[in-house]
Amino acid sequence: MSNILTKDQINDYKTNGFIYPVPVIPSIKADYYAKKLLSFQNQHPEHLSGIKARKLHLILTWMADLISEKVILDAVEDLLGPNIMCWSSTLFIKDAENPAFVSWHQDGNYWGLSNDELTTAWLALTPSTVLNGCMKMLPGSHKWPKIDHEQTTDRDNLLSKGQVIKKEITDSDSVNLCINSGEISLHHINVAHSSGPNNSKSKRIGIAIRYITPHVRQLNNYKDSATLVRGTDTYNNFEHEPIPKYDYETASMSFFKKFED
Ligand SMILES: O=C(O)CCC(=O)C(=O)O
Repeated sequence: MSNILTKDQINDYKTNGFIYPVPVIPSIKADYYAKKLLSFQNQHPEHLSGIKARKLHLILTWMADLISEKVILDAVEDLLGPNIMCWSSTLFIKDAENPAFVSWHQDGNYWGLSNDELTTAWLALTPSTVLNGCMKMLPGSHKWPKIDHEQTTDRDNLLSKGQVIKKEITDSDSVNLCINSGEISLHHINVAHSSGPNNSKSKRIGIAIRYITPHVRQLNNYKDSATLVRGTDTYNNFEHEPIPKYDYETASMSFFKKFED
């Protein structure tokens, strides 16, 4: 029996590769997290993009709380089963009236993971709309055979390597994932998705929390790490990450620094 997703939602996820919206926290709590994030942004602007914005749950207690929000994990459990690790918590912030965008890509193409037991819970800390550049997804594209991507160099592309899928994509075939603050969308590791610029007068803030099962392995040649957030891990494919007891705890900081270079 599922926790919170309906049978139809689980079937939609299997058929389309995504579902939305799933309310997970009250909007007042989303505002609390947004304020924490913006005050962190003022102090540490260097941590707002790229590799330095991928695992803040290692050093900030409120981010560690956020990745373990009960209802998010209930929804993820409905898709991945009872044993869940958080692999990353990537910030996707688009400033007001800003050209930053995300090119069409499939996450699974370049993450080096052994299978598709990963789902992304994209949590909106502000409403995510067509005007401010919400995510767009192509239904059923998670079932496509493997498609090459190429690297591009547009400075406004929020993806680290500017990855673009090498396939003609008709934008009008895609679905706009408009969600409110406190809601998530859930997407499959191989679904094709993108997002446009923020043409609104306020920030669009989202956190893409990637959850895996302990069964997944990193095939690239390094020992990857993840935080066990529910259940047990009998595989030890990932080094277990420390959970910070207070912000910038020394043990967590030294673990975090491994990801800064
Ligand atoms: O936030 C966005 O606009 C894109 C996020 C994304 O590509 C992802 O979560 O995989």
